Amino acid sequence: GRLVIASHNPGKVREIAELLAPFGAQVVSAGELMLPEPEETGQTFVENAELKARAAALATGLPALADDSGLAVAALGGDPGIYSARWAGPARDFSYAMKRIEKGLEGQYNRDAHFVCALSLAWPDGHVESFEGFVHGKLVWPPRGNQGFGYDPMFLPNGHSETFGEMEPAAKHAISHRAAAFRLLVDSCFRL
Ligand code: ITT
Repeated sequence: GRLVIASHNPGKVREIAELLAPFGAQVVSAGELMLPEPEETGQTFVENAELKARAAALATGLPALADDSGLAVAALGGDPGIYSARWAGPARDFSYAMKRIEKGLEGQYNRDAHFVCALSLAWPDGHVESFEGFVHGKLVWPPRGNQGFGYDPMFLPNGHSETFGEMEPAAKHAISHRAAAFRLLVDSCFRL
């Protein structure tokens, strides 16, 4: 059946479509449907993902999959976290957002960070299921690579020599926070 990808972020929509591809789902994005972007008033990734998924399912009468994600930097007390998109300003300039993080890390030895991804699947009747995935790594400077999106060029996953910005999509999907959350979602669907 048809599934709405409840995101206006083209990088996310592409990755979610790639993760869904093997399942042959017919997908349409919130952008294509010109759905409004709900205000992200939640205090957690899951709350924001659920609010976005519910709004899209309600507006379309179709099941909707939303993603709320972000980068948590240890030495910054977990910032930018749920504010990861907002740190890039209204122009969504991630080279600026990455500089802002690097500035915050001046004089710090601890360069640990992790990505979080909450995926929520909502149905038009209001039912919603959520799953969370993580990937741990270190922040590098200067940023490397132009694959992926957002903070990928400065994120070096632990145990790897390429940043997410340097990895091919398949390599990122093998270890990413989004793929981890997606696997939990798929597992739970097959248990239903
Ligand atoms: P939607 O709400 O429309 O989905 P958004 O960009 O506003 O789009 P978020 O509020 O969840 O979504 O912001 C998450 C930000 O965290 C996102 O803009 C990226 O910059 C960053 N981010 C999330 N996943 C990432 C990934 O895999 N690689 C790099 N950056 C990522």
